[in-house]
This record gives sequence, C-alpha cells and structure tokens, in this order.
Amino acid sequence: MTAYEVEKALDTMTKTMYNKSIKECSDKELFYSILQLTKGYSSMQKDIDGDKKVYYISAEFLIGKLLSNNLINLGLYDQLNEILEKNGKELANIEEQELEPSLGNGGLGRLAACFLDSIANLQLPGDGCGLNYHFGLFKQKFENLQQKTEKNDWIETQSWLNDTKKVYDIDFGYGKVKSHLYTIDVPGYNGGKNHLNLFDIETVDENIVYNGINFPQWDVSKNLTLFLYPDDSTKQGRLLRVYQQYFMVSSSAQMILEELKSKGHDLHKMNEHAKIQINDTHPSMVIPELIRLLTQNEGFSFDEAVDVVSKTCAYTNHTILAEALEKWPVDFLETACPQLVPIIRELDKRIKNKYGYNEKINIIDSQNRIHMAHMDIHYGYSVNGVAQLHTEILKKSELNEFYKLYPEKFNNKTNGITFRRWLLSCNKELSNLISSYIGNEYKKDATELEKLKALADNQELLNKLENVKYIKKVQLSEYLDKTSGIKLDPNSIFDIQAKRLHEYKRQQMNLLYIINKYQEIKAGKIPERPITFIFGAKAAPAYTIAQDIIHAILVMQETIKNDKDVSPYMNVVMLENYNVSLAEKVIPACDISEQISLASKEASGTGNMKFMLNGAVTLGTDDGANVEIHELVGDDNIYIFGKDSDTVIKLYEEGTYNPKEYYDKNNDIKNAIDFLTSDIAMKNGGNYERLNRLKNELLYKDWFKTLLDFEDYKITKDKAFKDYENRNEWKKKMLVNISQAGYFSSDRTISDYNKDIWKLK
Ligand code: 26V
Repeated sequence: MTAYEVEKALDTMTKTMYNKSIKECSDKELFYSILQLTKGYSSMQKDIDGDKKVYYISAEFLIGKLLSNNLINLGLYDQLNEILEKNGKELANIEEQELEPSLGNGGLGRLAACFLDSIANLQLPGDGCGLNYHFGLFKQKFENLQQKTEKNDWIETQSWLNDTKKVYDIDFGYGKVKSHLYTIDVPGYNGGKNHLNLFDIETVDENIVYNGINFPQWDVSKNLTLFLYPDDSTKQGRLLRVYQQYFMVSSSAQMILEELKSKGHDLHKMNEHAKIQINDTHPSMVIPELIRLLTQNEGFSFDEAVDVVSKTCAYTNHTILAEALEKWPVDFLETACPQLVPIIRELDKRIKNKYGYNEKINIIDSQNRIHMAHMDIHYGYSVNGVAQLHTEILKKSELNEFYKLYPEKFNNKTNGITFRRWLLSCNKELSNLISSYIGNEYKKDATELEKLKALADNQELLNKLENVKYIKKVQLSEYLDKTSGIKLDPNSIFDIQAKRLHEYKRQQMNLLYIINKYQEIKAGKIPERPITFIFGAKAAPAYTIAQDIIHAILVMQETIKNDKDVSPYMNVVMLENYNVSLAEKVIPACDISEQISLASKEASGTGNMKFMLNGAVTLGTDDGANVEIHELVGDDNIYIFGKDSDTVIKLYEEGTYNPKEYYDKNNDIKNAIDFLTSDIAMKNGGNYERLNRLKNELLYKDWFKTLLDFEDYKITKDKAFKDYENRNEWKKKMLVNISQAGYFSSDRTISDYNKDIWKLK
C-alpha cells in the first residue's frame, strides 16, 4: 500500500463518517476513522491456516491498546504517521483516544496477549478463547489515600470487536442461555491473521451495576460477562466464577468442534488437528465438557472420548500459591453445570481405581471438592511451569506425586514478552539506537541483541544509551505532570515496582525501606542523589491487607511531600490505575527494577523481563525468571539479595519463623514498623485501623517473610544506589541487560511450546 493510497482511503473514511477532511477532524474522530480503516485492512488478511491449530483458552487477555500494534503489524504505521503529520495531526495524540480493553488482571493475562502476538508473528494457526467482560477488571482511583474501585467501561460503539453473529447454546442448571461470539483480529507482522474469540452472554445487562462495582450476584443471565474475577469473598461470588468458567469452556469447545467438522476432520483424530492449551485452571472444565459433547452428540464411547481429549489438552501452571489453586465444591457444579458432574465423577473413579485414595492426586477429595489442576494433569498430555525454578518446584514438591506418576508430561516453558510492544513500540528511541549499531536483524531474531555486548566499551553508545534513558524519564515526567499534576525529577534515580499488589511480591518491604530512608534523611544522612520511588499496583477488592499496603504507601507519599527537610532528596509516587498503557510509559523510564518476591513464590514474573529489555537493572531475589536473568547477565549486572528458595521452603516446613524476633533485634525494622502508627503518619492522613492492622500483620504473622530479608534488601539496595553514581559502570550494566534479554522474547517461548507441546508445523 502506498502512502498516497492510504491517505485517499483515510480521506474517504473521514468524509463518509463525519463529512470532514482529515484536517477538520478531531483526534477522537480520527481515531474512529483509523480504527475502521485498520479493521478493513485487517479483515482482508487471510486467516493463518494449517492442518493443526492451537486454541489458547484463558480467563484473561490483557491485550492493551491495539491501534499502534495493529498499524505496525499491517505495515501502515509509518505511512499514517506521515499523512497525519502532513495534516497537522499527531499519531501519539490519536493513540491516546483509544480506551484500553479491560480483559485481564496481571501477568497471566498479559502473557496470553504476548503469546497471541507471537503465535501470529510466527505464522502459526492459533486463536485465543475467552470472555468479553463489559467492565472487566475495575478501574482504580485514590480517594482519602485509599483505593476506590470503579467499573471500567471500555467498550465503545465503535471498537475492535467484530460481531460474528454466531451463537452457541449453553446449558446452565437453571436453563439455557445463549453465547454470542465476538472476535478481535490478531494480525501477524508478516501478514495473515489469527483471532481472539470472545464469548458474551446475549442477555447481559450493564444497567444492573450500582455504586462502583456492585451488582446482584444471583442474576447470572444479566451479570455473567460484566466483570473479571467478581468478588469471591461470598459463596454467590464464587459460584458466579464457576458459571463464567463453564460458559467460557462450553462456548470454546462447541466452537472448536464446529471448526474441526467444517474442515472435514475426523473427530476421532481431533488431537491431530487441534491442541488446547489450558491457561491455569480457569478453563479446566473444557476437559469434561469436550468428553460430554463427544459422547452425547458425536457417538463416541466414554473411553474413546477420554482418549482423544487427553491427547488434545495441555495444562500450564502459573502459581503454587495454595489460595490460587482452584478447588470447586461439587455442589457448585451441580448448580451451574450439573451435566458435567457424572463425567467428573467417572474421571475421578478411574483414578481412584487405579491409584487408590490419595488426596494428593485424587480429583474429588474427601470434602467433595474438585481439584481442577489434578483433573488437568491426569487427563492432559502436558504439564508445564513458566520458569525453570518454578517447574523444578512443581516437580520436586507441589506436584511431586504427579511427577512420579507421569514424568514424561512435565516440561518447562520459561515465559517471554513480545518485543514488538515492549521495545519497538514503547521505546522507539532505544530500538532506533540499537538498530544504528547492530542493524535490524534483532527485530526478527531477538538473540541478535547479544551483539551489543561486544560494544560494552563503546563510549559513544554508552552515552547515547544514557541519553535515551533520560529522554524516557523526561517523557514520563511530562505525561504524569499533564495528566495528574505529579512532578518528577528526571535527574533522580527512578526505582520502580509495578505489578499487582500481593503480600508475596512484598511491596511492604519496599515501603519499609522507604520509611527507613525517610528516617535516615531526617537524622541528617542525605543520599548522594535524589531518589524517586514509583509504585503501580491494583489490589483485589476483597484483599484487605493489600488495601492497607496501598494506603501506607500513599501515606508515605503524603508525608514526604509535606516535609521540606526530606522532599528534596526523595519522592514517592503511587500511580493510579496501573495498566498496560501506563506500563508502556513507565517501564522505559526505569533505572532500578524491583523484583523482590519471597523466593519460591513468584512463578516467573514478566515485568522483570520488560524492565531488563529497556535497560533497567534488576534488584531482586533469586525467584522465578529472576534466576534466569541472573544467570544470563552475571553477578555484576544484577543486585540479588535474600534467602534462596530452598531455605525458604525449609523454613515453611519447620514453621519456626518469628517476625517479632527481627523487630526486636534490628532497629531499622523496629523504627520503620513503629512509624506506621506514629503521630506523623496520622497527621499525614493515616488511617489508624488500616496501619495498625498492617503493623500487627508484619509483627506477628508476616506469612511472606518480609522481615527475614529486610536487612539484606537494605544493604543491597543501598549498594545499587551507590553504584549508580559510577555512571560509566552503570551504563555498561544497562547495556549488558539489554544484550542478554533476547532469550525472553515470547517468540522463543512460543516456538518452544510449538516444538515440544503443540507440534503445529
Ligand atoms: C488466581 C486467582 C485466585 C482467586 C482470585 C483471583 C485470581 C486471579 C488469578 C489467579 C491466577 C493467578 C496466577 C497468575 O497470575 N500467575 C502469574 O502468571 C504469570 C504468567 O505466567 C507469572 O509471570 C507470574 O509469576 C504468576 O504470578
């Protein structure tokens, strides 16, 4: 497509839609016009085809804004940029008009989105299957230094969604409902397209939502696809999740069988033409649902159905946290989808007959709960963890009984990220700099970045790298100033922890460090350079301690802002509503990437990879994929601290950890924790109930062992800040990190899935 042709097409579009020329259109009108144009071009792309296709079923797809991504992949970005400039418009402003889809929560959902991008870019046939949540994950606001939740109304009349008009019947215990299929195109960088299939209940009613994110939980026909992860602190809320999950998998299973049949495939050989990847346990019911559909509608015997389904389905585990390993009471399924219960009972009976009663591997336990992961492992052909350490822990402890039964099913697939979004698109300054030294080959083969390592003594490159980092810090500062009046000093060190709020990720440890630094400055110990501590994190609405931690961070932000002795030297910023769009601005601006989970608890992490790729240096524990980052960059280019995973696992077994001992023997810890309920905290808007609860939690429980690692954290973090002043050495560290990031391309991850699990082509 020539620039002239694109300009004519856009001009025709704006005339048709608004009876205006490009110049006359507002940014919003131009966004809608370009959206329609892009959808048109995308619809003309051929479906990526092949004899075998993967279906990635996931409760979340955190896809981020799509405009620039799709323009790049369709090869239209540069031309449009030029055309808009010529007409006095800026593509960046038009991109700001797009609302970010709210279809995901955290790492698991973003991983699914990166995978769709890589599957299409590797020209593999593969679709996503999920739900079209109207309000998705909540929008976060801060009020009175606390998190407030609002619905995220992201679907506009014109959007990336295509209405296929296809409808599937879903049987709930109370009656039939209709599932309506929408799709979003996933264009590949090299042409062709796949789809993200999003199912929606036809009777959904947005008007039942009141007062933030509340809604009648019993009214499933109206509420089913309103929210992602509705509050599960009540039985109704948990039951609703089961309804959502069954709706998602029944719709997906019907669609998959229909596609196989329409292509003329023999369903008895379904596994040769379809692979289903079960993303965590939310889609696990696809196994019994497929068995049900094959036996009831396709004339299969139970044995035949079990056999072919087991060869089709593969399971990915994303966490070892007990509370996230789903166990649904049989009763819930009796209510939501009673037709699955006899099938699951039969699957369970077969396991009990074969292996006896053993809670560690049975599907239905003695309390009548269905262990979703157990069903996946027995009746799937592959089980994978998401980083080396995580997979080893699954094999050695969490799933050891299964590993002994089925060693051949277990494999590791270390996570990855799409470099198209997380470098080429969000940091054009850096990717252009890289291209000017090593050419463009790294855009196709990310391991080419290693060529940068040989340039670690090239002073000109190092200086330019520092300059790019400075530009990205300035851009972030300007953006935050414009959108929320937050002022940052781009000459300060940007130390960033951006991820969902969870105690195992230990934002509270970072907070204690900040309090300690504040107290040091008050006592006259001034840091060599000002430091900006940035957080981005949403906390689940029912997770009280997580809300308390957010409140404590906001109180510190306020305390420092109001203290003229301290504010010249440190600044704390808790970003509101951290999402993909904000991540794209925050990550390129980072100097120090906080990856400080308690060793053994973070399955992989993917933010760690994004920060590294953008030239941040990691301060972290030897956990998840940090271990692999550590191996790749070496001791000199990462700051590792804390107890290792073996020690932590042993400590849990012994059950002797007592946080109060650390409080009693370490004054830094004592003073920081005491600060939480101090007069100063109260004067700066502290809520005593929240802060006292957090204090007691840390002193008497501290399940994720914050105090155990605090001292080492402080020493290591102080060292990182000191090393930052050795500017040349630091720039080398940045360069080494970028050069070693190639391994974490999701193109590598997906080709590994394909080679070992899917075997598509
Ligand atoms: C579990 C639950 C449990 C109940 C409340 C709502 C909820 C929402 C999501 C989940 C699944 C948690 C699994 C998860 O997100 N794991 C993350 O997966 C990333 C991609 O593999 C990985 O990088 C992170 O380390 C891991 O925490």
